[in-house]
Amino acid sequence: MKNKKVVYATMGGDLFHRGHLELIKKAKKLGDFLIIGLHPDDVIKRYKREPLIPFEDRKKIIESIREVDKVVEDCMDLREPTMFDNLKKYKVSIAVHGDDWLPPLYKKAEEQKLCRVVQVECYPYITTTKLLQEIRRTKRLNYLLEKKKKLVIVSAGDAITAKLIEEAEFDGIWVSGFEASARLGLADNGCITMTEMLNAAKTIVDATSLPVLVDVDNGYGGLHNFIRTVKEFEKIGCSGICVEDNIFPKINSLWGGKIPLLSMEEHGAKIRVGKDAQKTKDFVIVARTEALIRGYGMAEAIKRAEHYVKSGADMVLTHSRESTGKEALEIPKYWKSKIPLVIVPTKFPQLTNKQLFNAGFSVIVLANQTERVKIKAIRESLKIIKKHDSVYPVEKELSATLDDMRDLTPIREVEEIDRRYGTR
Ligand code: SPV
Ligand code: MG
Repeated sequence: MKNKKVVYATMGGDLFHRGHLELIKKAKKLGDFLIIGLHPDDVIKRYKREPLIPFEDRKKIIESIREVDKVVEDCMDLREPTMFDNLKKYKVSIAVHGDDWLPPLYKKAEEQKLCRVVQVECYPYITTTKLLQEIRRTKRLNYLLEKKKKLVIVSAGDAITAKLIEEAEFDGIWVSGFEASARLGLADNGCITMTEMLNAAKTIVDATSLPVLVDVDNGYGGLHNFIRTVKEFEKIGCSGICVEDNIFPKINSLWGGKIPLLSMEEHGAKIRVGKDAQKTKDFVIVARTEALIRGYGMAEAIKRAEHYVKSGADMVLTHSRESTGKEALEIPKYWKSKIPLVIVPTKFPQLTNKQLFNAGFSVIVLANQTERVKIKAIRESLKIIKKHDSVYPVEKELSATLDDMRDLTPIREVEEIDRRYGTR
């Protein structure tokens, strides 16, 4: 290393890809001894997520690259050895980073005159995060359920909410008929069209890599309508749909008394025709019965659910609104099938997810909480603005920052494309 111009680059190197390789090649050209500061597992976990490939394996892969002379542990400034320790120890002349952004640590290193910082052009459009997103996109609801056994799915009606749900590491997204109708100024009584639900679902599918389960009410009509429903929702990349045994026009399950339901046989036929219409084996059809909701009792609810399983349903939702939660907790006791049970605990929020899972449910759908917290927050913020005749208190205490909002859009990609194509 003596008399050599030492170049230093840091990376996680998890899921090694061409972007890493190009950075290494460009870095080596800037000097004659290249050190890679590789982030250990605990460090990656703190700034990103659990690494897929353990440190020792990542180190072996990177050490085998011709241009790399040495791989050392680099813990940024989270613990020792810090990046600064390494820059000093190895008498680094140049620290290299991609030109997509520059971490503050690099700026500090330059300010402290530890070395020069050079940014090299990134290999376009590839990062570990993007690769992972692509991989996760292919992971379907049933795949995830098989792997994790218990899923919590949360409602989103817009890209921001969907991204927040992904950020908070929930398992999937529910596109709610009630929410989507309310957003369009409609009651949840079957006035929303399939196309409107399809558009709502498209936004969510595009915004996240989580599986998306869509509430398609009663499938928008008879068997032929349902065939079209299955085809359309599958085509746009939804992981599944949930279809209920309501007749048309429906009313929302959380209100109203005993009303007639579609016959068990007709709803069963809908499930059968739907399963036959889907193109991929992974598309999930959740059969939902409103028998408990409409006062037909547990025996009828279970009879219907079992019939829907025989008809090919991948999961069953026996909806309940009894507010102590006792009725819901009874459902799995009568359940003999291996087909997973889904529950929507809107009316019994006092039950924890753990209680519901322990009772025997596999999938919990939190169907409208994200929308309801928004309503309350907006209403309270407006009151404050009115009272103070100024947005300042809301801006200071209640608002997300502008940066936060901007970061929930694909602004990095937009800037990258602008830079690459000289648009700005
Ligand atoms: C929805 O979210 O539209 C549902 C669930 O169907 S519930 O409103 O609880 O019936
Ligand atoms: Mg609904």
